[in-house]
Amino acid sequence: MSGSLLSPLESLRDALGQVRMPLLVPGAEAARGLAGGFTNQLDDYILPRLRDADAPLLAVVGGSTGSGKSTLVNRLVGKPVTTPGVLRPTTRHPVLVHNPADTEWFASDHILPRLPRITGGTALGGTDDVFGLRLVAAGEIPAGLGLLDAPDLDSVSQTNREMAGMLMAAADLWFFVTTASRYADAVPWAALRAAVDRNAAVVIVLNRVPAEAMAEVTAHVRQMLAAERLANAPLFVIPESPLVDGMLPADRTAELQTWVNNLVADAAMRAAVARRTVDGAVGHIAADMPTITDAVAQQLNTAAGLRAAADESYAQAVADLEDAASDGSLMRGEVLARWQEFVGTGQLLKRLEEGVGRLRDRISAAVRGEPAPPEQVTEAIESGLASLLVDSANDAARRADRAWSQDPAGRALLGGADLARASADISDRSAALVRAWQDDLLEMIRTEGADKRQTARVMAYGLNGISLALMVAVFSATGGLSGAEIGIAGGTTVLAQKLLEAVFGEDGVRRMSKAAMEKLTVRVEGLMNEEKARFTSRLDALELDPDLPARLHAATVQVQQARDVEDAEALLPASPPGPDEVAAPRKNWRESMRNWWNG
Ligand SMILES: Nc1nc2c(ncn2[C@@H]2O[C@H](COP(=O)(O)OP(=O)(O)OP(=O)(O)O)[C@@H](O)[C@H]2O)c(=O)[nH]1
Ligand SMILES: [Mg+2]
Repeated sequence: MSGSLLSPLESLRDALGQVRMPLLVPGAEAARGLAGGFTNQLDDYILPRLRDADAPLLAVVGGSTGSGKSTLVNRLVGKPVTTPGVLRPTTRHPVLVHNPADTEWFASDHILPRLPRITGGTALGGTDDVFGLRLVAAGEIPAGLGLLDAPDLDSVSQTNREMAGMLMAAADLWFFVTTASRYADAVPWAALRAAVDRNAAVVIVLNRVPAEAMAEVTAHVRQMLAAERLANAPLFVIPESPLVDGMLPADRTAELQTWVNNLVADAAMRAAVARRTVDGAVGHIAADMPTITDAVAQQLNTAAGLRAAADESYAQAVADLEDAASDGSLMRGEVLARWQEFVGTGQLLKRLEEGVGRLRDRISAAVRGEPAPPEQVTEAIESGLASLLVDSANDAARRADRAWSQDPAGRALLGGADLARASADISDRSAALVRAWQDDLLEMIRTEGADKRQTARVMAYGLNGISLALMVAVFSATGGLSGAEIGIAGGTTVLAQKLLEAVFGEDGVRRMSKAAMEKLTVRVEGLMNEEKARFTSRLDALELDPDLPARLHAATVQVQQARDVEDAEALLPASPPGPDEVAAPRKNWRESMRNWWNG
């Protein structure tokens, strides 16, 4: 067996090991099962086999319960090594009989690493409920072959069925044992079909056939085998006979025994049988890899869709703020009233440049109410802005939650958590954000007004007055105001603008307004990102690897290419030789085997 398949298969194994598929997407569970099964098969059988082509063959004796598997194994070994029984199922854990020379191979975790070895005691007598593989070394069996007496495939016991599947996946060769009375049973045939699908080497043993039914039953079984693409599989028929001291008489299995002995004696043929089964298993895996790769890609698509829904919901929250700032809605109601009271006191107006005088007259005439310090306006803006942020965060949470709840994967990811409202402390955090932004503004004013002349003006208007004017300039617009409000708000905007221009000049004001809005936007984005993380952190925690589909695909392509090379190197046998060929003289054995396989 060439080593060229080994490295691509190791890459494929690594990539399969990364497959988790945590998102609830249709088909994910099936694909996950497939990936797990392939991983096990690579670990348990294919990779160890490729790493050591000369290792002993593992032949699994499987089939219907009570079909005489244990009795047959005892016959092939030549002495009782495993327990036949009347009660079904008798064989609860697999018994692996091998030559003492092969103990190291079978006892190590080269094969079936997931099955603990049961050592000590005896395979004979008593039932123990230990889950594991019983190893029996017997000098009677030739080196180079392990015969594994499997639990029945159609067992009432789930553990037995799982175990049987595991063993089948690890077998180089399997003896499918059925009886004249049981051969039509569906379950063992389903297992056999799985083996055929994997292109595994299969030998059929039709056991306990009464002499009078021999012709009819044999013909029928051959028909069934042909229908299962097993027309070429070797078929050994064992006539019914009484047992002698619990043992099947040797002459009943002479043909099968010769076949086994010839195979074991021929290292090249052993390797060919193993290679055929490995190739079948690898082909099966490669053919199904796109299902896994697609399912993994689907996980990434679903995660991206959920993330986009959260992104969109919270981008809208940031857009809400920008809208509110540009349509003037933050300058309405309470804020507008306070601002008018403030400018109406004359505190501000009397400091303004001459050119604004007419404007002042107009505003003074329109303004009613008590004089107000700038702090009151600032507070009104603060609470207006903070409650806008709370509302936006709540709206975004509702949108994201709805989008996620409509998707089964999103719903599962929410896991019953109610994220339809913003975080409990959103009000505090919004208020803190606004305060931090006001600090930004003060800092900006100090920096901008750092030269002496400007500092004097800033002092004259008061730092709070200037920063208030800056907020008003940022939030004033006429877009969303009613006719009556436009005149007033428009006027007040101009007033704030003029005040700022008197200190910082036109360019300075433009720059500062823009920078002030940018700073606010950045802070709001930060807040909304924190809120969004309640959703997206659930996706992050999945740690989906965006490169995995590409890695799986590349590994599959490499495996296919390596298989093509191997195919060209050697003609793979379609099936081991049948009993007629086995009866041929020893020197013709290999030739007959090749003819049979290649013909
Ligand atoms: N007369 C006769 N009895 C047989 C023959 N083969 C098996 N038996 C009996 O049939 C019963 C079942 O045989 P086992 O060898 O235990 O069958 P098994 O396939 O290992 O059964 P499980 O391990 O339960 O799946 C036992 O009582 C055997 O003694 C045979 O060729 N002739
Ligand atoms: Mg048994």
